[in-house]
Amino acid sequence: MRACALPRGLAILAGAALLTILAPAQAGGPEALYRAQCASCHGADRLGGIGPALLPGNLSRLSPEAAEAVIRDGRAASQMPGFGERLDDAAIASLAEWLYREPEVAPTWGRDEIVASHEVTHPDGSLPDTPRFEADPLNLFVVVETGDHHASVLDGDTFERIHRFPTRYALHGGPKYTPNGRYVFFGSRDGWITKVDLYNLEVVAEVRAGINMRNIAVSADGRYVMAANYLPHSLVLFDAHNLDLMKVYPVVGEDGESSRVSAVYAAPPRGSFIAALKDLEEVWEIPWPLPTEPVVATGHMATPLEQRRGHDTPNFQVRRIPVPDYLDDFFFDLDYDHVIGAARGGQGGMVVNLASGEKVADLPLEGMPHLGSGITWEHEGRRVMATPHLTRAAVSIIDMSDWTVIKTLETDGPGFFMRSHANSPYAWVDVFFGPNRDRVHVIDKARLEIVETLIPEPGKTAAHVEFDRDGEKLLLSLWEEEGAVIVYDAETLEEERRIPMSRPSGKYNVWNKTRYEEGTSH
Ligand code: DHE
Repeated sequence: MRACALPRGLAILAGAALLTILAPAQAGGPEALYRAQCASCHGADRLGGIGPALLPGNLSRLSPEAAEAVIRDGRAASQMPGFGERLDDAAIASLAEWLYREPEVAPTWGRDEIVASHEVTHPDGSLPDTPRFEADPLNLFVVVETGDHHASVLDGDTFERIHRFPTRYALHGGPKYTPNGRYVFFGSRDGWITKVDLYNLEVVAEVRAGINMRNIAVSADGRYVMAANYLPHSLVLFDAHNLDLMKVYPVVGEDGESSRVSAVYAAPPRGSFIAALKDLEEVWEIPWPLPTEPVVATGHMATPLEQRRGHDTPNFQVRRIPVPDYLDDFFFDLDYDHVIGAARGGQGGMVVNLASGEKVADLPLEGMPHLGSGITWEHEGRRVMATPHLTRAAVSIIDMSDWTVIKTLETDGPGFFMRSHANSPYAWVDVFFGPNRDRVHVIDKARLEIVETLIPEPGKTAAHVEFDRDGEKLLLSLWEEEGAVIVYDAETLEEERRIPMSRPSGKYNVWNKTRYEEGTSH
C-alpha cells in the first residue's frame, strides 16, 4: 500500500516546516496561527507531516522556552524556518503554549492510519543480493546522527564512511538488524519504522506504527517487527519483509484500563517478544512461530523445543505475566528467564521470574539505576551485570547468581550508557550528566575498578561506546551538534581518528547486535 502524499526526499527531511504565507500573520489566536503558519508541514491535526508531530507527548523532551526559540529562530540544518520576523514575541509565546495543550479530540492511530502510511519503495527481493561495497557486511556500524537527523554507515575495519542518508525526525533507541545483517530497521519517536537495505544502501519500506513510539524489536529469525507505543496504547506487529501490518494489540488490562508500553524486546531463547507496560502491573509475552532450526549462532541460542520455556501460548497471542510493580526501565538475564526492573520512584530494583511472574529478589539500587544500559560479563566464574545510575555518580555491579550488589564504583557523575565486548578486558561508562560530562571512565572487568578516565575534548559531552566485531577497536561519540565519533584502540585506549558527525548518538555494530554480544544492548 502506498499513500505518501509528499515526495520521499521531502518527507524524510524532517524537523521541519515550510512557511505558508498567509497574511496577516498574527491574526486570530494560537489555533488560527497554527493553521496559518504550521499546519502545512506539521499536519492540520498536529500529527506531523514533513515536520514532526506537535502534541504534548511528542514535545515532552523540549522545554516550552526551547520550543519558542525554535519557532522564532528555526532549526539549523532542517527545513524549519524562523518566524521571528513574522510573529512578535507574544504571538510566539501563545503558539508555543498552545502546542503543549492536549487537542480537544484525542488523535487516533489504528489499522486504517497505519495502512495508509505504508510505503514500499523496493519490494522484498527486488534489489541485488550482493553488497554494493567492499567492506565486511557483518562488521558495519550504523551511526545515528540526531543533530541533523541522518545516519551514517561505517566500514568497521577501515572506519571509512560508506554512506550517509537522511532519516526520520528524532530516531530513538537502537536500530534492529535482521540476523544476516542485510536489513536494518529504525524507529522514530513519532512512530515511523524505516527499513533500510544495507547491501544496496536504500530505504526499502516505511510505515508509521503510532503517534508517540517507544521502540521496535525484530524477531530472532528476522521475519517480524513489533512496535511499542505510548500513543496510542498499543503494540503493533508487522511482517518484516515489506512492513505489512499484521496485527494491532490494544494494550488493555483485565479491568479495562489501558497502558502505555515502556518498551518491547525480542527474547531469542524464548522465541517471543516481551513487552513491559508502564501503567499496568503486567509483562506481555507474544510468541512468534518457531523455526525448525535455530537461526542465530549466539552463545545462548536454544533449540526450538527449548525455546518455548514450557508454555503453550499460541503464536502471536498475548501471555499476560502479572508482576509486582510497573516496569519502566529493565534488563534481561542472558537466557531471558528473568527481567530485572527498576522500581518506580528510582529507589531500587527487583528481579522477576518470567515463568512464574514472581519477584525473586529486591535490588538495593538507589539513584535510578539505568538498567536498560546494563551489560554483563564473567567474573571469577560467575556472571555479573553492571549498570550506571541516572541520578547518582555510581556504577553498581551485581552478582547474577544471587542478585547481591558486589561492588559500587564511584564515578565523576551520573551516567547513561555502558558498553563492553567479550574480547575486551574493559567496560566503558560515560558521565552523561553534570559538569563532568566530557569524561568517560574505563573499568577493568577483572579488578572491578576504574582504571582510566578519558577526556577526549574538554567541555564537550562524550558518551555511548560501541565495539567492532572483534572487540579490538571502539567508537565513542562526541555528542555535540558539530561532533564526531572517535575511534579508540580497545587495548591501548589510544585515540586513532575522528570522523565528523552531527550530534552522533548511538552506534550499532552489525555483528555485535545480531550475535547478541554480551557487552552491548539488544
Ligand atoms: Fe533512550 C535506548 C528509553 C531518553 C538516547 N531509550 C532507549 C531504550 C529505551 C529508552 C526503552 C531501548 C530501546 C531499544 O533500543 O530498543 N530514553 C528512554 C527514556 O525513557 C528516556 C529516559 C526518556 C524519554 O524521553 O524517552 C530516554 N534516550 C533518551 C535521551 O534523552 C537520549 C540520551 C537522546 C535521544 O536521542 O533521545 C536517549 N536511548 C538513547 C539511545 C538509545 C536509547 C542512543 C540506544 C542505546 C543503545 O545503545 O542501544
